[in-house]
Amino acid sequence: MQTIARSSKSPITVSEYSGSELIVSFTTDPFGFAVKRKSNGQTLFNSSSDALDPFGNLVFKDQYLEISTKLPKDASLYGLGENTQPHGIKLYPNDPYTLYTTDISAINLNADLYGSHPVYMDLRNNGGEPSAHAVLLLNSNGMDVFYRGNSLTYKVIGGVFDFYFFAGPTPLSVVDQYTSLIGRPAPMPYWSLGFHQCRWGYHNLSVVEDVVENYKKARIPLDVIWNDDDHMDGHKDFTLNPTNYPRPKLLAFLDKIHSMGMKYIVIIDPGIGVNSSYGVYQRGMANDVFIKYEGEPYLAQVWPGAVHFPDFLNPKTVSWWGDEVRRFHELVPVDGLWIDMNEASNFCSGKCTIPKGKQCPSGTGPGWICCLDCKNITNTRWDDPPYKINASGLQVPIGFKTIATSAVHYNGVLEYDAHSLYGFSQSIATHKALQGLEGKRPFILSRSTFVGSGKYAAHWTGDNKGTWEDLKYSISTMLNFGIFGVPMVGSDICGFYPAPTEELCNRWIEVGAFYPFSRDHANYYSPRQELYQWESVAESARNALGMRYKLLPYLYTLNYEAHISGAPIARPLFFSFPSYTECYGLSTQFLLGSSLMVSPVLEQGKSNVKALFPPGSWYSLFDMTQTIASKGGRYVTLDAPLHVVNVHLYQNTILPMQQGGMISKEARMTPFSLIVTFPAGATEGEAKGKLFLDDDELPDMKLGNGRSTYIDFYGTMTKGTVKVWSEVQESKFALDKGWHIEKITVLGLNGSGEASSVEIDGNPVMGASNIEMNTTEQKFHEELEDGDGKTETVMVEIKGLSLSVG
Ligand code: MIG
Repeated sequence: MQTIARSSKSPITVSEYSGSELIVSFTTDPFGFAVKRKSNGQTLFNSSSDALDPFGNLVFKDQYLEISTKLPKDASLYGLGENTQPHGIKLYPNDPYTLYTTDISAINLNADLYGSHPVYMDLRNNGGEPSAHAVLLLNSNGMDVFYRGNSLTYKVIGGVFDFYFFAGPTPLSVVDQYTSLIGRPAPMPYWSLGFHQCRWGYHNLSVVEDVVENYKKARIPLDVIWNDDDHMDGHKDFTLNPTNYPRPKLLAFLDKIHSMGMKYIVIIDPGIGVNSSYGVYQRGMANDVFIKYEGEPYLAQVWPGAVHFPDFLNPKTVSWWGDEVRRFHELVPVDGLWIDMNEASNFCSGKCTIPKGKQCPSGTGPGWICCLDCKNITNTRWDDPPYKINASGLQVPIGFKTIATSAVHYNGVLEYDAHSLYGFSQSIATHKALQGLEGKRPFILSRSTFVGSGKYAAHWTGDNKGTWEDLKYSISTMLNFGIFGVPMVGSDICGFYPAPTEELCNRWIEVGAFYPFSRDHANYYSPRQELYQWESVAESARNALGMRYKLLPYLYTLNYEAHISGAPIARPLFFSFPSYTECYGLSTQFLLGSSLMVSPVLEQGKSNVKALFPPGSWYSLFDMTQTIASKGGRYVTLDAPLHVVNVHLYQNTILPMQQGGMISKEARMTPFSLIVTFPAGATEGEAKGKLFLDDDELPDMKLGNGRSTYIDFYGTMTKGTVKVWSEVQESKFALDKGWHIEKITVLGLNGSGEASSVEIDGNPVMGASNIEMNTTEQKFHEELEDGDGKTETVMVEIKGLSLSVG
């Protein structure tokens, strides 16, 4: 509670602690601390005031904490969200970074959006070895973070300085260390990697049935159909509208889609309608589960009209919630839950009462105008703190359109401190509830997130606009969430509102088909935008989603990697090419895993795309005869007519694929193929890949349960001899399923050498019937820089294999 004044004396080192990677030292007068990397002596963080003059105040008060660090020129920073970043993934000097969970739509740039993640990754490369580390300030209070390029200052309105430093030194090891602290990303059910269709305003069940039917007719893959709040009775959670969504008909529909392997998800909001004839409310009151204000449940307004907010920090609330989810699941066997509005969003502010003789209307339209009698609360230091963060990007009071910050949670915890934990705590409670149901792996989509949310929930980036800018921003937000340990993420495909153009929707599905979480969703007032609404979009969708469905085993394996090591599913290029500084700010392309690169068109009227290719050889996944190779990395302008999205596979990779299909349940039973890539034009090469398979209904995703298999694939190429083999752990599961590899495609063989012999698992493969040599030259987009003229490579396809993955 005291300010530490700057002293003119030079600091005295009082202590130094050394771990295996980092050294922490601090000085007392004035107080300051520094973190150094042992291996290269670099200072990662230094709060010492003399080092920072004139920014270096250190303040440690009850409601105001300030600390700064100096940063070197070569530091590239990422993270600090949730935030729509017009300048792309790399933090941009003097853009504001305010963290406070808020329901303002994602179209607001540089503002405190739905989640709070006070963590940044710092990637440095000053000519030597690149190294990355991360800094987490584990604090749930609202804060402004000022990044000036050469320094960074936190201004936090409560809590303590609970700092964590993750030494890396690679970007992947940073997220590994980070998620080992905050919780590993949740295992996702296989079907959740399929395509999802949603919208607000599916007025009745027939509309929903129609959508499913139309996807089928258009031959566009679809795994999951969603309902926004249209199925509810009076917008009340866990209810069904008896006229528009009569239960018997809904159950019949669910039986039908479930038997096909499709899934169904509905929305729930945290606000529980104040309504004495509503069971959920009655039981909530009886169990005393709500957040309190002056001893009474805090009154707010959301879609159902007047509501109370469950206090998910209260164990009693968690049990009550579990029971409500169970009851609902008996009513409607949903396959997952979508938790919206959990920042928490409130249509009113302050202290409210229900106006005498007036019923607040529920519903859309006038429903979101505050109808309660409310007074602003300004007489407490929680509602009106001395330092005002830049809330909503507008410096509104921190209680604006949310729960009053002097409201009280379980154990006397103030909303002031717990505000940004609301969606996180609801995710935990909902996860527990779903897991308790049938013992199946839960699927939860949460709008609000905090440090650790990825262990329980997926995330979509909220209300975006159907504009080219928002299409572009979706990539940066997605990549940030990978760093935040929430790798299952995507944006509303074609935009939430107001209406996308046909061309934009084409391009959006070409990006969205490669979001880890791939869902088309639209606003109540938007025109319909299912992918089949335009023939051209349907064609792009069949193409891009067709590829996604072939890649499902790869995506699922990436989900497994995320779960065991935090590795993001969608990654910035610098994760695989940390030495290649050209890609540090690249926000228009991304990787899936370590070596599959998506280079979409993000501009109107374009039929080509200028894409960055890091050093090495890249093979087009759609057109395997196309190779791009360079020694030092280069930009290449690729053809990209309306229905084409460029996806390239890097050298040294073995990519497992299947044949795709209209639904993941079918796609995952088709035969496998492998694509093996070697460096173009080389005479030698190695390749690696992996594959994780399991019963995705199991709550855990792991080996050792008798229902999973893990395979490492290896390949080598030396002067025309190609060898491919695998090491399998726990083969029984895959063998029982009858999975096998029926085709191996080898890319990048040296043209002059050809594949004179091929061995699979140590056995020579012979006979023209199963080896097909594509002797036509590979079409090189660019000459190899180190080329000696022999630039052609050969593609070999080995077919009719009976090689088992087991
Ligand atoms: O205030 O449930 O971000 O996806 O369609 C709007 C209706 C509430 C906001 C979500 C959006 C959803 C909408 N919800």
